[in-house]
Amino acid sequence: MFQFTEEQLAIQEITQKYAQSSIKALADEIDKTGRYPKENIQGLVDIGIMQLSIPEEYGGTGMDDEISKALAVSEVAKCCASTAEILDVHYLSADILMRKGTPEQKAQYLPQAAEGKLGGFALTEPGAGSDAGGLKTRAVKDGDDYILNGTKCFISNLGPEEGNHFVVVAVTEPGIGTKGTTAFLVDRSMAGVSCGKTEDKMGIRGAAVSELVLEDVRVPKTAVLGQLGEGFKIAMMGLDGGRIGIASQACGVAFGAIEEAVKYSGERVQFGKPIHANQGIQWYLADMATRAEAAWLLTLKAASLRQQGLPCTTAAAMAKWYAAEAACFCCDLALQIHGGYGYMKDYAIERMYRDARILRIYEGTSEVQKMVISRNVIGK
Ligand code: COS
Repeated sequence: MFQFTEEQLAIQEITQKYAQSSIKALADEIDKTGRYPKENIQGLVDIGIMQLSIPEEYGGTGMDDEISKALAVSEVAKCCASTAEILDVHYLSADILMRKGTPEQKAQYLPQAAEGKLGGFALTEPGAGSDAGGLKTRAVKDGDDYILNGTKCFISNLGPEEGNHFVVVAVTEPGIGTKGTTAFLVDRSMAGVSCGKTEDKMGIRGAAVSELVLEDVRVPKTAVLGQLGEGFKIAMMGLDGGRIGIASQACGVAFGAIEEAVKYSGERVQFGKPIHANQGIQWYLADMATRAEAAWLLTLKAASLRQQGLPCTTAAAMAKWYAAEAACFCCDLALQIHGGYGYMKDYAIERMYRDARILRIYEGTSEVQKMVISRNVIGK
């Protein structure tokens, strides 16, 4: 059993209080309008959560702790999966910067991230989704600079209003596969950087996802993150943390769906008694609670391994896969418990069901997680 520290419990409590009192009330409106929830992001800055992992010297809270991040993301996700997604990707981007950034890169971008200016992670391209090594975006050396050209797609934390800086993975040496890729730190304000199509999505409608268009973007060689040729490995290392974040988000969604199901099934009377007096509903709730708990334990295990600097790729993939499936399972049964009302937009579960569906796809599909897990099981 995990014993949380006093600091971790305090992070959970402060996030829970803010999410339940403020974020939850906006979730429906944000879903309907698809707008950027800027007051939620500012509120998370005000309570020190947006900048949780960033060192104090850069204006952050100074708690670079994977378990605290998991607690914060899951508490937000119980109330609003869109806001949790923004928070998670912001953590992913800051994590790469903290691990791989030069002192100058950190001094420039971490204070901005700590203020809530959103960071993003640009790996995916139209032809490079699950096969993330198949990138086409090029970075060509030109004197002391690189010139970047290409289009990244499905980029979170990029929208008409939001998105400040991005970790962009591009090909610096074609023809040698993943070893020919390099990560760059790209500023939204650089000439040639633009936000292309913003997607009209089924769920998490408050978390913008857009194309990042790079047209002859000149970046100095000081914009390289880590070493030349290390881009794919940096992306995978970042995704180890990102997947723990999505697992945390999924656990929050699952716990939130259970809360809605418990509330509704206690209030809804049919055949002269609340519907949760029926064994059928009780067994649904037992299935949901057990899967959510198993997902949470896998997530905490992965977070704990990463925190200790131990290999966590397989544990992160297991947590992400299992938690995403558990969240969809819980939302589906919670909607079923609501009956016809669950299909209507008057009830939060209708939004939660749509929000949950992306969890099995982004930051590596469930099938990609199984590739990662099975390679480890087989010992490849
Ligand atoms: N940490 C550090 N390095 C890693 C790593 C990790 N978690 N995973 C792989 N690497 C390294 C490997 O060790 C290998 O390096 P060497 O050649 O020096 O041994 C290199 O990266 C290439 O790895 P691999 O051969 O496993 O790459 P594949 O092309 O087979 O791809 C998968 C592996 C499918 C796992 C990867 O492409 C993937 O995760 N795809 C999904 C991408 C994704 O999640 N996209 C969502 C983006 S955010 S919405």
